[in-house]
Parts: sequence; C-alpha cells; structure tokens
Amino acid sequence: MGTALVYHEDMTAARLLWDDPECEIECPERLTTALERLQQRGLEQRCLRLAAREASEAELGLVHSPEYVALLQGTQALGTRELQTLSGQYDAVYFHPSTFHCARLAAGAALQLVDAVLAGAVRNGLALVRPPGHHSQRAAANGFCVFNNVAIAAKHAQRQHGLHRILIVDWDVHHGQGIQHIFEDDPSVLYFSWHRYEHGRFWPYLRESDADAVGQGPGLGFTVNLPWNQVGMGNADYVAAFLHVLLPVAFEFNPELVLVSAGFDSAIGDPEGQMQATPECFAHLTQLLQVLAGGRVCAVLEGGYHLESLSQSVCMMVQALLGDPAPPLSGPMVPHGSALESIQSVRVAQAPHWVSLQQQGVAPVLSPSPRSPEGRPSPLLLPGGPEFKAAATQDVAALSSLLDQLRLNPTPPVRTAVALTAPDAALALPSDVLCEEGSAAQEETQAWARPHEALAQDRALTALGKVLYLLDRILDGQKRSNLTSECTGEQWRCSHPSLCCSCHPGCGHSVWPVPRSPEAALSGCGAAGSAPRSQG
Ligand code: Q9C
Ligand code: ZN
Repeated sequence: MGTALVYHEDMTAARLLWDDPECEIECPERLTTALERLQQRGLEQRCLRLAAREASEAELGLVHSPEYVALLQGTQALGTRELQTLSGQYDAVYFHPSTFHCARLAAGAALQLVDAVLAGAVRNGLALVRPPGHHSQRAAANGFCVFNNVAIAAKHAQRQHGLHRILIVDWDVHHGQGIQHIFEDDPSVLYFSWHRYEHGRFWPYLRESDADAVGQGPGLGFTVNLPWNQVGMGNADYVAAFLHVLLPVAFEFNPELVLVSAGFDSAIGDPEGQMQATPECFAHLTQLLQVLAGGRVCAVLEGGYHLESLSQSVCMMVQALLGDPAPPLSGPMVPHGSALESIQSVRVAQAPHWVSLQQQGVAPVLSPSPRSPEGRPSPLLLPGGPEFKAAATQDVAALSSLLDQLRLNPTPPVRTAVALTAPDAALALPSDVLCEEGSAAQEETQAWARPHEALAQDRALTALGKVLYLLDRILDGQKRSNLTSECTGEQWRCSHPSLCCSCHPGCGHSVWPVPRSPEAALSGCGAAGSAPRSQG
C-alpha cells in the first residue's frame, strides 16, 4: 500500500492583486516549487497521483455556514477594488476571483485523501493545497485561510466513514484557532497544536492559544496547546514535544485516523516562524506519527513561506510517508529551557485528563544532579491549585534531573564505519559513512590468522588487519562513539570486498567474529564468541 499525493494546478491561480506586505508571502510559487522539488527527487513519481476535486456545498457545510459559503461564491464576480474591500473585513486575508475555486479544490483534496486512505487504496498521503485552512472559522476567513480543509476532512471521516476518534496534529507555527474552536467541545477529535506564542505577543494574539486552554464540556482535555514562548525552537524541542506531550496523549487516545495540519512555517528559514528545525525533523515527526492509527496519516499543507525550506521539508515528509529511513538530525539534541517550561506547562494542564501524564516522578534511571539547569521552570508560574503545584514541582525536578544528565552525557552520534580492502568501493558508500584507513600491526594480524589456515591468504589477511583495527577503535572508550549503529544481533556484516562493522557499543553483546571459513569471514558473519577459537 502506497502514498497518495493530491494536487491540482488550478490551486496556483489565486494570487495577491494589490500591495500588502503581510499577505504577499502566501504565493502560488509555494505549490509549484514544492511540487518541482518532489519531481526532481523522484518522490512524486513514487506516489499515487490524485487530481484534486472541488468540495461540494454540502461538504463545505460540514463546517461553514451557508451564508459564508454563499459570500465566497459571490467573490468570483467581484473586481479588484471590491475584493480588496471585502478582504479588509478579515484579519490577514486576500481574495482573488479564483479564490472560491481554489479553496473548494483545497478542501476537496483533503476529502479525497481521507477517502483514499480509509478505502484502503493507500496507506497515507499528502494533499498539496492552497489556500491553507486551519485559521478559518464557521463564518470567517482568517490568516490566508478560506475553508477549513482539515476540519472538513475530519467531519467527513466521522460522517461518511463512521470514525469515532480522530487525531489532528497541527505542526504549523501558528495556532490553528479555527480548528480548535470547531472541535473544542468534541471529545471525538483530539486537536494538538504547537505554535509561536511569546506569552501572547504573537499573531493571532489569543488567550485561548495558551496551554491552559484544554477544551470545554465533554471536550475537556481534547484540545492540547503547546505555546512556544521564544523563537529559535529546533529539532530537539520538536522531538521533545512529541515524546513528552503528543505521543503519550495520542497513544492513550488511540486514534483511528491521524490528520496533519502540515504547515512548514515551523521550519528553519521561515520568516513567520523564526524557528530552527531542519527539514529532516519533519521526516522524524512523520515517522513518529506513523505508529498511530495503523499508519493512516493524512497530511494537508497549511503554511510555509520560505520556498526552499518549505520544499525540502515537504520532500522529507513524503519520503517518510513512503517508508524511507529518516536522515539523522543535526545539532545537539538538547531542548531549550523555554521549551521545557512550555512542555511542562502543557503536561500540568493536561494531567487531570490523561493518565499517561500522571506518572510524575519517573523511576530515576539517572542519578540526580545538584546542579539546576538555567531552564528550570518556576513552579510559581504554573496554573492550577496547590495540589497541582506540588505535582508539578515533582515533575519539574524529575525533568531537570533528566536534563542535567543529558548535558553531562550527551547521546553519542550514531555512525557507521567501514574498512575497505578495495579503495574504490568507497565510491558506492553514503557520504556519512566513516572510512577507516588504518590496519592493525602486521604481527598482530598474523597472530590472529595463524589458527585459521584460510586466513593466511593475502586478501583475507589484509581484511583481517582492517577488522582488527576497527574493533580496536570500537572497544576503545574514547573512539567507540564514532563507530555505533543499530544493534542487530548479528554484530558484524561483512561483504566482500569491504568489511562493514555495525554494532552498538553499549549493547553488551560480544562483537568478536569467529570465521568458519574465508567465505564466512568475507561475506557473512561467523558465530560470535569472546575470543578466537580454532575451526571446528
Ligand atoms: N508577523 C498560515 O500560516 N500574519 N497563516 C501574521 C505576524 C498572518 C499565517 C503577522 C499569518 C497567517 C496558514
Ligand atoms: Zn502558519
């Protein structure tokens, strides 16, 4: 089962017809550039291409009022001056004569994607659309959004496919207040959003974007807001948010479908977000979401205004949807203090609603540190009554201790090293593989080879010398972090003419290969033991 890519060229028709610095970033090139890059990388060709259809009036009516839909329909016939006047009645919106058609295609694309996934035609997919949707409300356009594509798709999945639990993950850098309001009292839709907030000083400047907005009535706990109070949040902050907030709650919720409001203005270079997460981060976030709902992930484009960053991030997400491995994340994986404060405040606000957030003091795997990290949140700032404050203080202490430990013992980077007997084999290797050129001393190599007649041959002896050299570096505490990879039980994978080492230094498994024959030494792996033995 594959990945769907839903698109229609007509969605590039809408564009800004007058001067407006706030709106000019939402341009047709957002779609064309992203699509070109997908084609360039051969990713589009690997997807099931679906041409977007227009959403019907009834489908738009799942979320929007008939009067609002009629008003939008009327914009098709308006002149530029009238369009500008009408646009001025909304916050950060522009209309074009093609806006109604584009917005119906955008909503229709989200519906087609959900239908394809729920019919089992594909496992997952992405709808590349504009205008975006997550800010739009029942009877109002807002923040470049006209129809709420994801909200309409969620209602459709409930009505037409009988779903009972839908998770919406909004990783756009702005708060999707439109989605939040539409589902705030609905426990069948769990809405998660992180967003640039800066203590309420960032657009759309809403009190209800803060962590203590958790939904209403039966929907209490089904709105999860993670406000970022500083710019510059990066890979470590996003991954920490998923691991410590979204995933615990999402597993407990157990969704049947995951919809992603996939805005890439949360990526590095974006003028709106001012964040630091690299495109690869979105491959990892996508992978993490694929453990939910049997992998039924439907992503719908929202924001993303830096054309290069947007295109790369879109490619990363599609690659992950296709099942390709995610490239390693760059930079130290240590969250910012401000991010930990935000994460902590959501956990405290949501703890009454989610058992998975109630285990406060995790068994201390790590020794507590007397040092206090700069990022330690002040318990005085946390919402809730005194019992909350006590629980929060406990959790803060556990988190602080974890953070200290991370700083003292940063996780070593995962690297794979190879030793080559034929130097030109290096040409076929990925660029991040470390080539070790050294060999063990000749006498040492010969000593190890002596009990194995077959190893005395020239080529096998060279290979053995290189393996011994690699092994030394793995077992050497100083160097072993350079030579780690996933632990596969079979510690060594050797392929002629190169000898590839692939082991995890902390796994406790023996790493010594005992070849049964030269073929085993060069093309497969011998049984593991702690010292060389004679052939038997
Ligand atoms: N500098 C989406 O990303 N302007 N909409 C904010 C702050 C409005 C963003 C001004 C941004 C709307 C879908
Ligand atoms: Zn946005």
